[in-house]
Amino acid sequence: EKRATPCSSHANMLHHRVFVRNPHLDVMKDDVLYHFGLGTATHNLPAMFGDVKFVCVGGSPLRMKSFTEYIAAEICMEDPESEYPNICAGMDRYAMYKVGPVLSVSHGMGIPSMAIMLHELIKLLHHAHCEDVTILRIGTSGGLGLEPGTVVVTKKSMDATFLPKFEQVILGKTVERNTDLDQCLAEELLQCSKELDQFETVIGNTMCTLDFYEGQARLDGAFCFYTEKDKQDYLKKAHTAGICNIEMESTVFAAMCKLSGLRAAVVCVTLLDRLKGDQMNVSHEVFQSYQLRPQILVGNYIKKLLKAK
Ligand code: R2B
Ligand code: URA
Repeated sequence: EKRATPCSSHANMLHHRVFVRNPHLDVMKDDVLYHFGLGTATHNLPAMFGDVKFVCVGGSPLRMKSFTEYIAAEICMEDPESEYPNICAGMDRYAMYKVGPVLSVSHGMGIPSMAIMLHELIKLLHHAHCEDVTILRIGTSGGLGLEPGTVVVTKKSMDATFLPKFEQVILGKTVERNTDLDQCLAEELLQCSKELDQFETVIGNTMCTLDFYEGQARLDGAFCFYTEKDKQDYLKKAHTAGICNIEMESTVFAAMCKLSGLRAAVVCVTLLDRLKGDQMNVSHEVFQSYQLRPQILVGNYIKKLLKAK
């Protein structure tokens, strides 16, 4: 069973399961989701997670906790008595929180950390028999030619050579995977941001790199064996390829969500304009307010969809 188009409106979604593609799972008695500290034998996953419709992922555990508190108030599901416990408290790799149909999970920094989290998250949603799930990455990024604080909704996620693909070595061979994201979802998010009218939001390509410093052409890492001009040439080439922002997880996120039939989007705020600098020197207050923007947009989007139900 495969989704017909890469573009699906939430309203039209009907009983789309989250699928795994691994025959070995069928013959396993028990499945341990090791880094979450959860498992099919130890936890009733359908009871715990069966009602999940939205999954929000972001790098930092603290941000995902504060997002949960924010979303609880937004969708009026906050219980003043209740704290939101970290569901993965037994393991200190990832943090996970749930309020109503919204699950928030942290993914750490970089492709490998995101990939490990997504393997376990996709299995969790599958074991829990979740249907019609939308997943959103809310994150930070470096912008290209954008005013800092601009929010970018990713059109295509590209690698560091400006190609829309994710490469992984499996059994010693390089396997290439498609990084298509749901174009309807991206448009719906842009529309939602227009209605909100609180900050600039654009749709554009996002480059995903393997490193924050040399991998993103910074001049301020511990090592740098290229010139300022080399850096500018590379970033300008990226800009010409339609790249609006740079971060470190979107290719593997897009590829794995596509393989499992999840409707996915990447929403990142730009913290600085990389054509103008490398160092992160905005004040703490400004940084905090920028960080909130993807949360506000995604929170509003979720609220709108839940109301429409
Ligand atoms: C954005 O910010 C982090 C690096 O500072 C990384 O996880 C990313 O994609
Ligand atoms: N995250 C990145 O990966 N790069 C930046 O420049 C800022 C945030």
